Amino acid sequence: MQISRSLKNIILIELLLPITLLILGIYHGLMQTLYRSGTISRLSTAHLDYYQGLTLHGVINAIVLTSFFAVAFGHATMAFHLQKEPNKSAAWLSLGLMVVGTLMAAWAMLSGNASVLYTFYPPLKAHPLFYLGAALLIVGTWIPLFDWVSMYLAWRKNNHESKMPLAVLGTIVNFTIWFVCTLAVAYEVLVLLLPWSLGWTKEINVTLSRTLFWFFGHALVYFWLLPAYIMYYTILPKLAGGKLYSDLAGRVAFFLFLLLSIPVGVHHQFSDPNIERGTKFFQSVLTFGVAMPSFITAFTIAASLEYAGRLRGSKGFFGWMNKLPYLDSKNYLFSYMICGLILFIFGGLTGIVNASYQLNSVVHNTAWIPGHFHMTVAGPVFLAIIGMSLFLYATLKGREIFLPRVNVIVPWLWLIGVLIFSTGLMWGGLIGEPRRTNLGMTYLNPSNSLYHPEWVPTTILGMAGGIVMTIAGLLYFIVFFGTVFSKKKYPETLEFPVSDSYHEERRVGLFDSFRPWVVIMVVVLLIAYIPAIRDVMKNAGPQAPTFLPANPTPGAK
Ligand code: HAS
Repeated sequence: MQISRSLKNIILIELLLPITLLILGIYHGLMQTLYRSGTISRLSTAHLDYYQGLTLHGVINAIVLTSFFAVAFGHATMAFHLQKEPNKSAAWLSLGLMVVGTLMAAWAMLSGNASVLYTFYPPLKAHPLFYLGAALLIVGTWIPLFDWVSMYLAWRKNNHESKMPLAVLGTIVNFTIWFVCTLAVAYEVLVLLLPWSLGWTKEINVTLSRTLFWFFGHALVYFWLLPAYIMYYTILPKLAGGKLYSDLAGRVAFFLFLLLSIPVGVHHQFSDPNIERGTKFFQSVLTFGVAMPSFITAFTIAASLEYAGRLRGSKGFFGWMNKLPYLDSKNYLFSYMICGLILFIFGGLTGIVNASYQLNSVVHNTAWIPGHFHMTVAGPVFLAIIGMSLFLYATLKGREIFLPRVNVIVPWLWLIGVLIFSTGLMWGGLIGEPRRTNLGMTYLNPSNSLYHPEWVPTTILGMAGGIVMTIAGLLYFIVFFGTVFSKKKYPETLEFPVSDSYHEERRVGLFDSFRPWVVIMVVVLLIAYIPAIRDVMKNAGPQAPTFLPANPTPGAK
């Protein structure tokens, strides 16, 4: 499909900007492993301190890259599947707000005024521009949803009998989840954090802030994941040489995410004493529920891949696994996606450990948690993002992939790196190694009285994995920017491989309409969150004074 220069430029900027920032994000990932393993025993390197680096790492990789990509991929998906371009003025406005917001937050972080990590829990306080920047970035991502919904409604008018394309359904579900969950964090930022950061209020309700953050925070992880799921359902079976086993299963999965992505945030707060047990138990049960759409996806995608393997002539029960195009440099997107899926098997299983109320008390705030989330957000999410960014850039600009054989190795190297890295973190977590700690200053410093030799092998393993991941990242940058700076070779177009369905499934009205699901979503949310908010208001405790990263004495100015 041909698209206008304006839309093309919007998408390209939304890909190029975060991939460029990712250089900084990946650098700080490596630095984390060096600090934590005791290879570096100091507070800062190159004028950036440990928590500043960790904040940059989390915000760039987990917030900026993911939200820019989701919007870019959403524009491309909606335009391609509905054969109509989004409103360009709205798309430019959205991009402008996101860029200005990112620049504000970047200034605050780089100048050392916002070392509050990506969760920005109070009473850690950041510069007002950090909060304002975050708010603008979020508002920028809201705008496309309203435009896409109107595109969909216009399409529906002329296509009464057709099923809504699965990729369109996934995109609108994802941004609806995002819109609803970000309302809470917008309230947290604009009503609680910003006035406090500006000095208009002196103290802050920490538990309420954390609860509002996690109302947003867990849904955030599905906002990261769903673009990858859209690719798994609508693109991957085609790349494998087969068909999607069930389109209906995809619809069920996306609608279940709509219901269950948000009302589970309290599973991040199992250790918060202010929230009562009944509320925690209920959200723990819902957390097992939100694993269901992923189990459905695991079986549907495995069946689609098995079908592809059999078409490629496989024999026996598991023979299909040997027939897939794992290292085909012309079909490199397959490699990016399959490596993400393999990582997600472990990422998902560790998530289920976290969700179990009692087991959570063993792993909470330990290195286990980053072990889990690097096999999710740095697994399927990250690999889908960087693979698709390269694919979209190359097709939209008619470029040939630079160093195609290196490109197809990148996801495998990344997979190996993450497996080593996360094993180190999870092993360490199980023997008490804390997360978010500059271990090299104390616990991993042999001359310190707090030295913990049992964390030496775990953090060294983490560092080894981090080095492999960094090498994969560097190779990716060479391929990506090599492609960007190469000469045009093909016509410029917006194309996606599109998977056919294995079964001719009839249209089921319930799975082709948003309305009933949105209503149930609101009801489940109210049931899950009214008690949680009631608990934090009732058991709020005294309001907290400021806690500045540079001076960790409560109330210090
Ligand atoms: Fe999580 C903490 C529970 C999924 C990210 N999670 C985090 C944090 C992050 C994160 C960033 O209940 C830390 C936040 C912080 O800074 O404090 N998580 C879960 C559960 C799931 C889950 C139950 N998490 C994710 C995803 C993330 C993510 C997805 C990012 C994208 N998580 C928790 C809990 C905590 C938590 C607690 C709080 C812990 C604490 O105490 O602080 C589920 O959604 C997982 C379901 C997934 C599956 C896997 C399905 C497998 C698939 C692959 C199939 C493979 C195929 C290939 C088909 C059931 C789909 C086969 C072919 C071959 C050839 C092999």
